Amino acid sequence: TELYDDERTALTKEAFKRAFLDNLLYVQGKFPALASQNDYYQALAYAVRDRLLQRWISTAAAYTKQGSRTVAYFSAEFLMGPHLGNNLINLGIYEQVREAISELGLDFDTLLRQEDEPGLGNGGLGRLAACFIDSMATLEIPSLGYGIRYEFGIFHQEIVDGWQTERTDKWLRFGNPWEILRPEWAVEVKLGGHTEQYRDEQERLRIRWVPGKVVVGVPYDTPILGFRNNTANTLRLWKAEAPESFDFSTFNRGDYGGAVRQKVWSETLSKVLYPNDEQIQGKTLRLEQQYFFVSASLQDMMRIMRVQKLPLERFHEKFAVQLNDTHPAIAVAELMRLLVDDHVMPWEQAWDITCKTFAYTNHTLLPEALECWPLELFKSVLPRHLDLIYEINVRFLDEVRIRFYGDEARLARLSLIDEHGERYVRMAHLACVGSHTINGVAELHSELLKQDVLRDFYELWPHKFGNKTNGVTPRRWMALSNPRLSDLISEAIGDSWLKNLDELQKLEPFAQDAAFRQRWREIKLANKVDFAAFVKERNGINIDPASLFDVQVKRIHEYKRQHLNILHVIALYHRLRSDPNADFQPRTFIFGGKAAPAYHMAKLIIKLINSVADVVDRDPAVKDRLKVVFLQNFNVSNGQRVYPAAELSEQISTAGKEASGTGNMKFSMNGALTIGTMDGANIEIRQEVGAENFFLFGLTAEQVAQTKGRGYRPLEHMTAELQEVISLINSGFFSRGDVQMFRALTDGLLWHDPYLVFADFESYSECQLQVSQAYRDVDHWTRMSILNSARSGKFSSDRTIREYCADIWRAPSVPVRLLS
Ligand code: 26Q
Repeated sequence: TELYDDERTALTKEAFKRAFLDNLLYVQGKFPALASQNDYYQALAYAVRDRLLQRWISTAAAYTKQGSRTVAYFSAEFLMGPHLGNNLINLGIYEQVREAISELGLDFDTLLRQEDEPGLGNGGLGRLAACFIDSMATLEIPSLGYGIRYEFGIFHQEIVDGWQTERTDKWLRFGNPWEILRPEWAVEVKLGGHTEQYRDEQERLRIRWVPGKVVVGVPYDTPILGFRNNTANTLRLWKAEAPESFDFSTFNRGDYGGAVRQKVWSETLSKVLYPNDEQIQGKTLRLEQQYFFVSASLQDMMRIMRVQKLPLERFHEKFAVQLNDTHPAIAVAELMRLLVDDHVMPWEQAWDITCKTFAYTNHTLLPEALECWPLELFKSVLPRHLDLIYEINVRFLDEVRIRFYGDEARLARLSLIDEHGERYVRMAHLACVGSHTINGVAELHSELLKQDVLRDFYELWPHKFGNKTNGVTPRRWMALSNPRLSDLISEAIGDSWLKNLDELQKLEPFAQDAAFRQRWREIKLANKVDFAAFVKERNGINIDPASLFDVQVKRIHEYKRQHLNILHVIALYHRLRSDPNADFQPRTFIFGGKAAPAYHMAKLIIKLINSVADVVDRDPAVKDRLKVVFLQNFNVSNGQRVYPAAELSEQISTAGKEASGTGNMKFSMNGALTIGTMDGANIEIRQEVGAENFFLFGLTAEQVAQTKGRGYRPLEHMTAELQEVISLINSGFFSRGDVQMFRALTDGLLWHDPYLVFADFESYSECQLQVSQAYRDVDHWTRMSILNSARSGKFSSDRTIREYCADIWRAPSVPVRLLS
C-alpha cells in the first residue's frame, strides 16, 4: 500500500489535480502562468501514465509468475490514434479527470486535442491491429504487439487548390509521453552480405551469415490498458539505430564522415511508414523494414524464454504468433534461421515448431496487391533467407508432387518462387506454408480466398482455412467518441454492454418508445451540430445540421468507388438545375480519405470531389439543399468526430473487392444506416440488422465475376442521366473550362473499368432515392437507426478476439491482481 496507493497514483480528483500540477512543475519544468496548452497536455498525460504503470508492473508480475501462453501480434502497422482519452476511458476516470481539469480553469477538450496521434498505419489493417490489442487487454489475454516505431507515420494530407498534397507527419516533435525506452533489451539485426560454411568446435557443418551491415533494434514500449480491469499489456515498437561498435570500428576510425553515414543509414530503417502504393516492388528499404522488426521481435521472444528458463523446443507452446497480412511473413524463414543456424536444431524439429507457431491473416482479394519480391533484390537483403526459402520450397513441393501426381502446372502455381518471367519470392505462399491456420476477415472474403486467391492451398490443406470476421472496439468507437449516445444507452440498459456488446440487443424494445426515439434524435442532432462547427472551422463552409449527413470516409481507391458517389452527386446537381422546384431532401455529402501519393487516379478523384464541392457551394440555385465537403487529413481523431454525426454510411465497393471493411461497423454502431453492396462485412451487417434496415444495391460478387467473364462493356449501361453527368464533367464545367482535367477518369469509366461503376450506377441512384424517402419518415428512420445500433453487437473486436483465442491461439485469459 505504501509503495503505490499514495498521491502519486491515487485516482481521486484531488490527488489527480495535485499530480497534474506536480508534473507540470517537475517534469515539464513549467510554471502554470507560462505553460502552453501543449505543456498542460503533457502534464496531464504524465499524470495518467503514472496511474497506469502500477497496472503494467502488476501485469508483468502476473504473467511471469504464471508463465502464461502469450499472443504475439506481428504487424507492420498499428494505427493507434490518440492515447489520452482512451486511457482515461479504460481506467474509468474520464469524468473525474474532466472535472479536475476544468476546476483548474482549463479546457479539457482543448488539452485532449493537443495530442499528435500516432498514425503508424495506412488504414483498415493498421487500425484493426489497434482494436485487437485493445480487445486482448480487455479480455485479459497475455499479448505483445510487435511493430515498427516509425519516426514519420502516414503523411499529413492537405488540400491545395483541390489537389491532395502530402506533408511529413512529425508526430514525435513534442515527445511521446506514452512510450518507455528499453535500451537494455536492444538487439542486433543483420542485413545483406553473404553466407559461408564452416565447422564449429564440435566439427559440425554450419552456415555463417556474414552481413553487409548491422542495425540495432531498440524497443519502445507503450502500455495497452484493458477496459476496467487491471491488465496493461505491451505494444513493443522497434526503432533502428546504428550499432556503437560499427561507428568507431577500426575501419571507420578517423573516418567520421563514414561513421555518420553509417548512423544515418541505420536510422533510415525506421524513419517512415510506406503508404500502400503498388509501386513498391523495387523498394529495398521496405523489405529491410519488415525483416528488421520481425527479427528483433523473434529475438526478443527468445530472450523472454531464456529469462523464464524455458527451452526453445517449447517456443510454440509459449507463443502464438499472428501475421497481420504478409508484411511480417519473413518471420517463417527467420524463425527457421534462428532455430537451425543459431541454435543448431534439426530441420524437421525446427519446421514443426515454426508451423505450430504461426497463423496468417489475409486482408486482400486484389491479386495485384499480393506481396512479391524480385529474387535478386531479396537475395541482396536476405541471402541466407533465400536459401532457407529454397529448402522450405523443395520439401514443400515434394509433398505436393506426391499428393497431386503428375500435375506440373499445380507445382508452378504453388511454388514459393514465381518463375514466369522475372523471378519473385511470393510472400503469401511463404505465409501459407509456414502457418497452421489461414484466415480471411469476413465470411465472403474467406470464401473467395478458398475459391480464388489461395485456391491451390485450400485444395492442399482445407483444414487450415477459416474465417474471422473483423470487429472494432466499442470503447474508442462508442464510449470515447460518442459520449452522448453511450450515456443514453447506459441509462437505458446499464453499462455492461461496453464489455459485452451483444447486450446492445436490450435496446431493441426502445425503438418502439417515442420518448426514447426523441432523445436518440436529439443526440444525433447535437453530434451533427458539433460536426458542423468543426467543418466550419476547417473548411470555412456552413453545413446545415438539418440536412441528411451522408458520409464516405476511407482510403481513396477505385475499388471503393468514391467516384460512383460523386457521379451520383453530380446527377443530383443536374436534377436540381434542370428542375429547380423539384422535391428534394437536403443532403450534405461528406468525403474524407487519403490517396497513396503515386496513385494518380485516386488523386484525380479527390480533385473531382473538391471541384464539385466548389461549384455546388458557389451555386445559389442549389443552396441549402446540396452541399459537398471534403474533410482534410482523415485519420483516427477525425474519425472520432465524423462517425457519431453520420446518418448514412457509404459502403459501395465493387462486390468481391473489399475484404471486410471496418468503418462500416463504426457507423452502424453509432446509429448510421448503410447504403452498400453485398461486399465484405456489409453482408454480415445486413444479416444482423435486418434487410429492412439496410439499403442494398448493386451486383453481387458472383454477378460481377459473370459480367467480367462476358466482357464488361460500360456503354451498355449508359443512361440518359449518366450521359449528362459525364458530359458535364468533360465540358469543363467543374474545371473552369479545362476539358482535359478529368479525361483520364471519364475515359477509364467509359472504356475499361475493372470496378464496374456504370454497371451499378442506376441501382445506386435508385437506392439513394429510397434513402431520401425513408429519411422523411423521421420516426421510421429513427427506429431503423436504433436497430442498427442495437444489432451491431457481433462487430465488437472482443467477439473477433474470442474467436481467434478459441480457434487459433488457444490462449487462456490471465486475470491480473493489482500489486500493492
Ligand atoms: C504493402 C507492401 C508495401 C508497402 C505497403 C503495403 C501495404 C500496406 C498496407 C499493403 C496493404 C496495406 C493495407 C491494407 C488494408 O488496410 N487492408 C484492409 O484491411 C482491413 C482490415 O482487415 C479490411 O477491413 C479492409 O477491407 C482491407 O482493405
